[in-house]
Amino acid sequence: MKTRGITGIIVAVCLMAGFIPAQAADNPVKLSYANFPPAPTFPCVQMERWKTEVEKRTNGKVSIDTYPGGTLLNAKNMMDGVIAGQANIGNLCMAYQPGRFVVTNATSLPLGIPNARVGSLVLWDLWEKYQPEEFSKVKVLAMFTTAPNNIMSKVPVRRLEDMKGLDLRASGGAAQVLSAWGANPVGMPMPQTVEALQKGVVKGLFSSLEVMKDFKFAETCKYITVVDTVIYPFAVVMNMETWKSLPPDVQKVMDDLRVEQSEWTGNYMDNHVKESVEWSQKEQNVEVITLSSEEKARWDAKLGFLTEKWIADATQKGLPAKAIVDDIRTLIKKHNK
Ligand code: DTR
Repeated sequence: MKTRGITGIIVAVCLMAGFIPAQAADNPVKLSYANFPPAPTFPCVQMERWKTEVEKRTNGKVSIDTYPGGTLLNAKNMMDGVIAGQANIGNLCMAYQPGRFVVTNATSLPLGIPNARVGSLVLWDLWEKYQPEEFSKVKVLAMFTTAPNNIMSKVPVRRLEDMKGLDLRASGGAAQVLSAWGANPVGMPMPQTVEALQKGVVKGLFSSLEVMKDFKFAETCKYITVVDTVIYPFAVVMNMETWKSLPPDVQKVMDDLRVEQSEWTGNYMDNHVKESVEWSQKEQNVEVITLSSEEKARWDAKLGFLTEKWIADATQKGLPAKAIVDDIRTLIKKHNK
C-alpha cells in the first residue's frame, strides 16, 4: 500500500515535470510490425527507422514491436496476414504477387527509373493517383522501391550470349526481363535465395546490389554485371481496423511520415548500394563488369516489347494502362530533377 502510494507520487511528480509523456504512463497503443527478410536488410532498416520516429513523434503514446525475418508473417502471406489482423502492420514486396498488384507493379517495367529515391517517389505518386482496389482493405503507410537491378553471378556475364539458359533468381517483372535476355528466371522470395545459391539451384540473382553485402552474396557471386534495369516495388500497410482505432493525433503523425519515410528509404537504399559494391570489390574481390554502349543497346532492344505487352494485358483487365505508363514516365522526369 505504502509503496504504491510512493510510486504514485513519483509518477505524478514526473508527469508534472514532463518527464513521462501522459499517454505512456497510461496504456501506450501497442502495435506489431511484421517483415519477411532478416533484420540487417533494407526493408527492416526502414522498419526500425519508422518505429523510432513514430514512438518519438507520438511522445511514447505508441509502442511498436518489430518482427523481422518472417517470424510473424512471411513474404507470401504478408498482405493477407495484415488484412486478417495477424499483424497490425506489414511490409511486402509487391513483385512477389504480380497479378495482385497490377498498377503498382507497373513501376517494374523497363521505363528507366534511375535510382531508389526517384523510384520511391514515383511509386508513391502513382499509388496515390490511382488508389488501386487491392489496397482498399488496408491503410498504406509507405511505398518505396529498390535501386535498379543488376546481375550478380558465380560465372562472368560479359555479353548477351552469356545469359543463355543461365539460372538466375528473380521475381515478378524482373523475371520477365531475364527471360527476354534468354536467361532462365527462377522465382523465390529473397530469404530463400541464400540456400539456393549455396546448393547450386541458381547461379546468381537479379536484384539491387545492396544484397551483395547484406546477404553476403559476394562470398559466392564473384561477378556483377551492371545493367541498371527494373526495380522492385514495396509497400507498408496497416490493418484497417487498427488504423480506425488510433487517436487522430497518432494518425496525423503516421500520415505526415508517409512520403518522408518513402523518400528516406529510397535514399538509404541508394547510399547502401554504393557501400555494398565498394565492400564487394575491396573485401570480396568481386569484379564489376560494365557493358559497352553498343552491347548495352543490344540488351535494351530486347526489352521494348515488355511495356507494350503489359499495356495490352492491363487494358484487357479494364485498367487505364496507357495512362499509367505515361504517368510513370512523367513522374520519373518530375522527381529526377
Ligand atoms: N530484389 C528483390 C527485392 C529485394 C531487394 N533487396 C532486398 C532485401 C531483402 C528482401 C528483398 C529484397 C528481391 O530479389 O526479392
